[in-house]
Amino acid sequence: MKQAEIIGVKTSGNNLHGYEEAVESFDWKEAEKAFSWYETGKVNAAYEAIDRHAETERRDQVALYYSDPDRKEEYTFREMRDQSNRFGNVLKKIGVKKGDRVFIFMPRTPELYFSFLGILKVGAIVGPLFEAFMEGAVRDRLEDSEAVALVTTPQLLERVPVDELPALKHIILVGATGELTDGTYDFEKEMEAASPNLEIEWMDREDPMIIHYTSGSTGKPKGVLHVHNAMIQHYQTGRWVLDLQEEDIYWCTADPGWVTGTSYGIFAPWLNGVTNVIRGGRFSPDDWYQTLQDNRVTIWYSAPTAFRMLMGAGADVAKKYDLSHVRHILSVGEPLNPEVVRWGLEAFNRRIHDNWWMTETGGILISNYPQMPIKPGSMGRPFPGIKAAIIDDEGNELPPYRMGNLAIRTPWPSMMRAIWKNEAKYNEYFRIPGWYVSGDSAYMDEEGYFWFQGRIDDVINTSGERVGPFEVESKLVEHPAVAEAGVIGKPDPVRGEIIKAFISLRQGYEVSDALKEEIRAFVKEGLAAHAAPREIDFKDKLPKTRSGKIMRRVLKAWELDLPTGDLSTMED
Ligand code: 6R9
Repeated sequence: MKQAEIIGVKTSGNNLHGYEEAVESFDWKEAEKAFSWYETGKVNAAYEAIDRHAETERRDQVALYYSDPDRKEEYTFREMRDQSNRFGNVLKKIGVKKGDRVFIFMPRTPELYFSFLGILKVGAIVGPLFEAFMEGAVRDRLEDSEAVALVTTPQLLERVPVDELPALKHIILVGATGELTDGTYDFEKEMEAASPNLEIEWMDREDPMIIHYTSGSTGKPKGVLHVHNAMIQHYQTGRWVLDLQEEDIYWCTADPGWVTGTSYGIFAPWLNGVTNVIRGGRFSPDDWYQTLQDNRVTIWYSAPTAFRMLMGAGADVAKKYDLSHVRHILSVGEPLNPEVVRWGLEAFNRRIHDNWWMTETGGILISNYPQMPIKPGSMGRPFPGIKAAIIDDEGNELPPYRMGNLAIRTPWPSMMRAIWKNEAKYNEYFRIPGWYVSGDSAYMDEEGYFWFQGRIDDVINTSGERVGPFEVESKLVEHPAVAEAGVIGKPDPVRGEIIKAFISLRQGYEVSDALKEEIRAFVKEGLAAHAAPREIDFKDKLPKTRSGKIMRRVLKAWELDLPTGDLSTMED
């Protein structure tokens, strides 16, 4: 085994809380005492994130710096409290109750954040949807969750098949124009009429808070359900891994449609009373550096694909901007290449701290702590209070350097509590008693650092976004020319993986570039742009098992020139 490269400990961190010492002393029971509900027994994550600060002298501190190419606004904790209270009252007026699912399908704007917090304040379950979703993706999620209300814009409403969603009774339109139909409300007007004082719905710690839909290798996207109790983990990992201090200015680049954009784009910063930067609009290296510079960002949480794109633009671009205030940089979502860590040292004179977790885990579980030597390419070590291990399929813990299932000892505060209406799926994660089996394979070195190897299932990770091959295949076969489709992730230097589809055509259709484009556009418009295959190969026949399952493993082997392995289950 080659000796891993080590990048030494940073000494300038504010949190003088060494890793080893924390592992010794950390106790979740003590960690819970950070919140008032430790005494009252009742909680509301939105209260702890916003109102709690609005009741102290920090009320006039900026909670949100928002900008996009057309808007530039800022809101203090007090203003965030008032705006989210107003939205809570809007929901109460239309009859939304505790436990109802209320979805948000919006671009990143301040209204998204007011709505998100207001939904939690009335005890409803918030369901954030990524704004790039197209009709099929939107329908699947609203249908499965039986959402009763949706906050959206007139443009995005065109992608919501309202007539096919009987449970969906209320649509609240941000930027509404013209006549409103029954059950449709004008966000701005309703907010203006609503009181900024709200009776918050006090919740039990185990009451549901948020549903994030995420992809598996089979079936439709599944609704991962988290409860208010998750905030303990958001707060503590925010404090110790993100190193959030009250005077920090923090920017998490993730969209709230993905779990990073809520756990670490909403909860962790505000629970820690930190000023949060939200940048709308599209990615460009100059825009991002400008955002870091203009907001004087001190802590920056992003993803490998973004770092690779910045790297592609060259260290010279970074050098044009004053980034000296950036104190701490973090990455999540896909493997962080050692090369990118080295580039970070050059471009920012900072280490990029990788960390690992999943939609299902709700919060960071493995990380490169600020006070920890970094081994580029490793995800780091378990958060204090978390036990991670590499286990075999029988649940035996494997020794260092043996590859196996990356598993976590159950439970932890932000662990998912259900897959919406799918107990069987939920139980699969916990099939080995005492463990949560992540679906990732990894190994551990003798110092307890974890090294990611891959997904055990076929889930694709493109630009840090999890895409289920089945979802893409299902959309592909809806196209009239497509008989069968098999979809894999193909390694890509910038995006981690790209989506590649193998397609067999129906009788009467001819292979052509125009057809390729048409099929790609079909997925883009029906599902989402990021789910559309960047490459398509036409095949006469796809490799299948005798039971008719497309063998993605064989497709992958073809693509990458690897041995195809055991073909005994393949049909003739
Ligand atoms: C937070 C988030 C989870 C999957 C996970 C794994 C991959 C996440 C990683 C990583 C290598 C890291 N992943 N962090 N792979 N190194 N540091 O991304 O959640 O969208 O559910 O994706 O992402 O495969 O299982 P989610």
